[in-house]
Amino acid sequence: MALDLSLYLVTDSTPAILRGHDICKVVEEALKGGVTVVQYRDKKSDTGDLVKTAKKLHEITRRYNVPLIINDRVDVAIASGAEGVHLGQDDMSTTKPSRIRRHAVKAVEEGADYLGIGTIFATPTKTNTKSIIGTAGAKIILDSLSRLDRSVSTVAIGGINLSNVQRVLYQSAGQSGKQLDGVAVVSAIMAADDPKSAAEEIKKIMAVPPPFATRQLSSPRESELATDVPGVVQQVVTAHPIVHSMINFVVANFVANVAIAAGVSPIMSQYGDEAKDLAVHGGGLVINMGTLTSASVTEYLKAIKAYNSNGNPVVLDPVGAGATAIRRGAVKTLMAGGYFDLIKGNEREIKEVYGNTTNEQGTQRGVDSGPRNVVLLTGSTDYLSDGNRVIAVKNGHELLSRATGTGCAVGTICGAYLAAFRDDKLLAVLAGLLMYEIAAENAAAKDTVQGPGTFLPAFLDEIYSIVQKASQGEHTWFEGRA
Ligand code: 3NM
Ligand code: MG
Repeated sequence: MALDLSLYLVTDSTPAILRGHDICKVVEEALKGGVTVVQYRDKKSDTGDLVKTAKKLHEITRRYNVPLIINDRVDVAIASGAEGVHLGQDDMSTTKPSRIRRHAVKAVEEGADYLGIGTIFATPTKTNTKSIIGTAGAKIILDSLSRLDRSVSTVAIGGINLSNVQRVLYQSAGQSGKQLDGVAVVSAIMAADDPKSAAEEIKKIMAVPPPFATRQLSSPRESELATDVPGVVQQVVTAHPIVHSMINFVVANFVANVAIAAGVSPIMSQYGDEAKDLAVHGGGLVINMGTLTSASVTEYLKAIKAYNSNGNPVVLDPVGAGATAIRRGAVKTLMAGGYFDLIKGNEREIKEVYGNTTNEQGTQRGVDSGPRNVVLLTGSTDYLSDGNRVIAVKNGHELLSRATGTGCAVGTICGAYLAAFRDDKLLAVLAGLLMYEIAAENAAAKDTVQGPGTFLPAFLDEIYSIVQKASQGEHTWFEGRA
């Protein structure tokens, strides 16, 4: 029987999950809905009951031509005639590539047909997991498995459900192109009121890329990308996109003024439920956690969900990410809770974001992008990457670091550029950034500019001036500047 791992159902016999339903009925409904593997997982029942249930389940799975796998118990697998056994003894806690490969080689040599990758997201179904690795961890594991001599099939597990399965498949795909063969779920099907339609819906949505997936263009070389910038700026200012900023109150006024000068319509709303109505206009969302409160994360997650499900771009600006335990927790929750087209921050913030998601030190390679996020690391030189291309930008001016809000405004500008230019996320961010930093250089060069006080109004004027030129198709503002 060929192993189709695409929708792998793991059973659970605890009352919290089964809620009085009969396990065999639930599994049969799930099979009708299209699950491709069933694993009988029951850590509590005694051997007699295990064998009895396993035999019943096997009778059912055979009718649907789906393999039955028994968790942990070779004896029960043999007694019930099940097709396989899932051994967790070698569960290991690492996203370190060399260790992953060692363990994987061993498992495959010992006859494993597939490997489970988890725990992706924290889940009440299994609380004694060793580490929450996120989609970033899954990506590291897939990339290191892709370097093995033989191919190994994989399924991801942990907190996967209808609302995040597309993102899990999309974000975990490795640089190497290696993808998951499927996802394993417990509660999303076992605890569903209607397991058949739960399985059907998951299968259906898995087959299509998430709304925020973009087609990778022919991947122009980094050095050639800049030539497209003035055209992108023109396209954005002509489109006049909306950008919804859930931004900190210190900088909200300044950032709104930058947006208006840049030909963008700013909406400053902290109200997560409002995002449903705002997201339909095709604009971008910016999550800037500069003045986080106890209510913020819930509001952010609602808004992220609305924009993600419309395929509209979301920017994360994890202001002060590592500064407090609260902020570290917020970053973790946000990274697990949604997809970010762009993550923008300084070196410390970016380190915190990716340190959290990989759950282990030493696996980051400097300025690398996360799972399909574009990353913009700002500093005296800015680094920008989408995982395939890395660009260093040396534009801008020291005076930008002498006033508050100048960094936050970059997030908002990029949100607008990502919204109005969808072909290439890296190029969109590069264009917004260069427009902004060249305006800063122009402002700083003015005789009237003596310091931060005179710089800020001159900067707004220069943004406005570039936008006026760009809207008329004039590209000279850019020539020789980047
Ligand atoms: N194994 P749900 S997580 C059985 O990480 C299991 O190894 C995990 O349940 C691992 O789909 C998990 O309800 C439970 O989140 C997954
Ligand atoms: Mg396990």
